[in-house]
Amino acid sequence: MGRNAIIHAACPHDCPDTCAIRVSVEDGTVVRIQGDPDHPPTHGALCTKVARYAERTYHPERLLRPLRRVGPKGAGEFTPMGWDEALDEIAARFVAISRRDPQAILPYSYAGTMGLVQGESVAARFFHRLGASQLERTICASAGSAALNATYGSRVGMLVEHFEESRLILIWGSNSIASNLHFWSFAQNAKRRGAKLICIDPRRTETADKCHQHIAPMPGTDGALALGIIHELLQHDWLDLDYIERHTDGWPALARTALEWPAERVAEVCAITVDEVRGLARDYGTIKPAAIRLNYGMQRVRGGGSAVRLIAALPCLIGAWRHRAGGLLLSASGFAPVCGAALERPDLMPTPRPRSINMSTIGDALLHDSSAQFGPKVEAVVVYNSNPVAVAPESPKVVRGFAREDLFTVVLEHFQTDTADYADIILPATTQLEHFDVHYSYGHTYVLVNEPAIEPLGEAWPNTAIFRALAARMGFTEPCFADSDEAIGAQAFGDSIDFARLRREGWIRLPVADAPFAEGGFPTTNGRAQFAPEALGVAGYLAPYESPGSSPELAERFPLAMISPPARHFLNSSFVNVRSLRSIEGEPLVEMHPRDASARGLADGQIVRTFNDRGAYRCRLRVSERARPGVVVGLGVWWRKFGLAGTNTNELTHQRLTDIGQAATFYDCLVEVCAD
Ligand SMILES: Nc1nc2c(c(=O)[nH]1)N[C@H]1C(S)=C(S)[C@@H](COP(=O)(O)OP(=O)(O)OC[C@H]3O[C@@H](n4cnc5c(=O)[nH]c(N)nc54)[C@H](O)[C@@H]3O)O[C@H]1N2
Ligand SMILES: Nc1nc2c(c(=O)[nH]1)N[C@H]1C(S)=C(S)[C@@H](COP(=O)(O)OP(=O)(O)OC[C@H]3O[C@@H](n4cnc5c(=O)[nH]c(N)nc54)[C@H](O)[C@@H]3O)O[C@H]1N2
Ligand code: SF4
Ligand SMILES: [Mo]
Repeated sequence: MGRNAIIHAACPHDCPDTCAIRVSVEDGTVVRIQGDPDHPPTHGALCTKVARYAERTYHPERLLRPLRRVGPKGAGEFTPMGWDEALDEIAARFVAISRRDPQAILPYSYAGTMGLVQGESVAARFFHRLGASQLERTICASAGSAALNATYGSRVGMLVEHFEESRLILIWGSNSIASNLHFWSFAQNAKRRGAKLICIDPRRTETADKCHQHIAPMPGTDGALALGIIHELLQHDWLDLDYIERHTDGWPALARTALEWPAERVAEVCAITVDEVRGLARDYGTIKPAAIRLNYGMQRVRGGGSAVRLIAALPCLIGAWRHRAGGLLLSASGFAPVCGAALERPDLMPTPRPRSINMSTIGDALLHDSSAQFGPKVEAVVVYNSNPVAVAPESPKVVRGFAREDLFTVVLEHFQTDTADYADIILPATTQLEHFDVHYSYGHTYVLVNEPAIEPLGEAWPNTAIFRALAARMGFTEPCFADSDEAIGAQAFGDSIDFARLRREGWIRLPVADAPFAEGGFPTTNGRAQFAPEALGVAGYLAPYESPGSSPELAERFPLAMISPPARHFLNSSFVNVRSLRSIEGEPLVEMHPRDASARGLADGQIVRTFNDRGAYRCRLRVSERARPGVVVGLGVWWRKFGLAGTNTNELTHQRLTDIGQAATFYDCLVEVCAD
C-alpha cells in the first residue's frame, strides 16, 4: 500500500477467469483498475463489471459501521453500534448457545470472494474450534466436481490458453461471453484460424450468436446427448481404441449403455433434430483436435453429475487428450497446490465431528426443529461472502427461516443485501482493494496475490480480523488465531510456491504439463480415467425431477421449463446495486419464445406472473427467440428488493439435490406464465 503506487491485485469474484489486476493509487485513492497485460489469460482486459470495481468500493451505500437491527426482521431498519459492543454481544450469544450445543450455530458462506485468506481460513478455524455445524458448500459446482473427481481423479482439464489451437470447440452449458470472457478470447482466436465453434445451450445466448452452430436441447437432457454422441462414435468407428484400452477403465459397460441411445431416441428426449445429433457426433468424431469447454450451467439439474461423467468420457473415447488443444475443461482447480488443512485446520474440530448442513437446503434447515436425526435446531447463523436470501433455492422457505424471531443472525457484508435485511447484527467488511489475499483459479493454471491498495474505508474490517476478534472473545488461544493475513497467505500454498516471488511478481504459473493426459496419467488410483467407478457404477441418463417425461402430472399444470442463468453485468447477486451496471441490465425479465407467448396471449413488455406450487414471481415479459420453445429464461440473480413484488426467480426453484455431489438444481424447475 502506498499513497501513490501501482499494486498487484486479483479479481476476487466467483468467475473462472481470476484476472490479474493492476490498481493505480493516487493520494491514497484508487484512480484506475486495469487488467494485467503480462498475465496471459487476462491479457490486459477486465470485464465491464470489475472495470467498475472502484465504483463498488466507493459506493455511497457501502456499510461502514457495525449495525444493530431496530425494525422487524427483513425491514432493513438498523442503527449504528460500536465494534466492541457488537463483538461482545455476538460472543455472549455464542457462549450461551454453545453451552447447550455449539452445533446450533451455523456458518453460511460461499464465494463472494474466492480468496483463500478472506474465504475459509480464520473463519473455518473459528467454526471448527467452536464445534459449530459444518456447511456443505454445494450451491454451485459440487455435482460437476464430484463427477470430475470420479472420472479423472481430480478437477483437472485442458489449459485454457490451448483452446486457440483447437479445430473444433464445443461450448457446452456455458455463456462464455457473459461468464468466462477470457476463455472466449482464446475461442475467438481459434475461430479466426478456422476452427468450428458449436454452442450447446437451451438459450440462444450472445455466445451462441457468435458460434457457427447452436444446438438447443431441453434443460437437463445433456446426458442423453452425450450418450447419442457415443452411440455414433461407436457406429462409425470414430473411437481411439488404443487410448481407450491403455488409459481408461469401464468402456465395455459404457458402450453397452450407449448402444441403447440411437440418434432418434436422443433427438426425442432433447427435443432437437436427428440431424443435429448426428452432425454433432460427426464433427466431434472427425475434426481434430477437438476441445470441450464444459461449464456448470448444464449440471444444475437432477442428473447433472451423471451428465458430466458422460461428457468427461468423450475426449477419452476419441483420444482428444493426445493433443494439447484437445480434451475438456470444466475446472482446473485440482492443479492448484492449496493446503486446505493448513488454512482451515479441521483438526481443531471436536470428536465426534459436528453434523453437516447442506447450504442448498438452507430453507429446510432453518425451519427444522430439533430431532434425533437432524440434531439441534439452528439458533444462530453467521453469513459471510454470500447472500442466501437472494441466491438459495426456494426462497419462500429461506425467507421464512431467516425471519424466525428466535434465530440470531450475524451478516458480514459490503452492502445491505436481501440477507443483511434479516440480520440482528451487520458487520462491515472490507473489499478486495482494502485487504490482503491469495488466489488460485478454476479456469486457468496460475496463482495470484492481492495486495491491499488502500486503507479500509470507514470502520470496515477484513473477514479475518472479525473472526480473530471473535476467537479472542471466545477464549480461543491456539496460535493459529494469531496468524496475520500475510502469514496465512504463505500457508495457503506451503512450499509449492515461492511466496516472496508471488508478492513481487503478482502471479506465478503452475508447473502443469502442456498436454497433461496425452499418455494417460490421470490422477486416479491407477492413472486411468474411470467411466464406471466402483461407488457410482455406469453413468446413464437421468431425466430432470421436473419434466414431462418424469413428472407428467406436474408438466400438465406447469408446462414450461425455467432456467435462471447469470446476467452478464452482475456476478450472481453481486453488482446488482451498482447503478451503472444495473442500468445496462435494465430490469428483471423473463424471456419466452414467440410461440409460447402467443399460445398464452402474452405480449412483449407486459407484466407477467411466473408461478408453480412453490410461489409466484412478477416481472416484465420479453418475447424473444433467445428462449427456445418450452423454456423460459429469467436472467441473473437479482436482489429481491429490486423485483416488482420483492422476489426473484428463486421464489420458484426447489431444494432437491443432484444425483451426485448433493448440489442445487436451479435449472430443473417447471413453471407456468400468465398475464399479471
Ligand atoms: N457475468 C457473470 N459471470 C459469471 C457469473 C455471473 O453471475 N455473471 N457467475 C459465475 C459463477 S458463480 C459461475 S458458477 C459461472 C457459471 O458459468 P457457466 O457455468 O459457464 O454458466 P453460464 O455462463 O451462466 O452458462 C450457463 C448456460 O447454460 C445454459 N443452460 C442452462 N441449463 C442448461 C442445460 O440443462 N444444458 C445446457 N447445455 N445448458 C444449460 C444457460 O442457458 C446458460 O447460457 O459463471 C461465473 N461467471
Ligand atoms: N436462480 C439461480 N440461483 C443461483 C444461481 C443461478 O444460476 N440461478 N447461481 C448459483 C451459483 S452458481 C452460485 S455460485 C451462488 C452464488 O451465491 P453467493 O456466493 O451468495 O454469491 P453472491 O450473490 O455474489 O453474494 C456474495 C456476497 O458476498 C459479499 N462479499 C464479497 N466479498 C466479501 C468479503 O470479502 N467479505 C464479506 N463479508 N462479504 C463479501 C458480496 O457483497 C455479496 O453480497 O448463487 C446460486 N444461485
Ligand atoms: S469477474 Fe471474471 S472476467 Fe471479470 S475481472 Fe473478475 S475474473 Fe476477470
Ligand atoms: Mo457458481
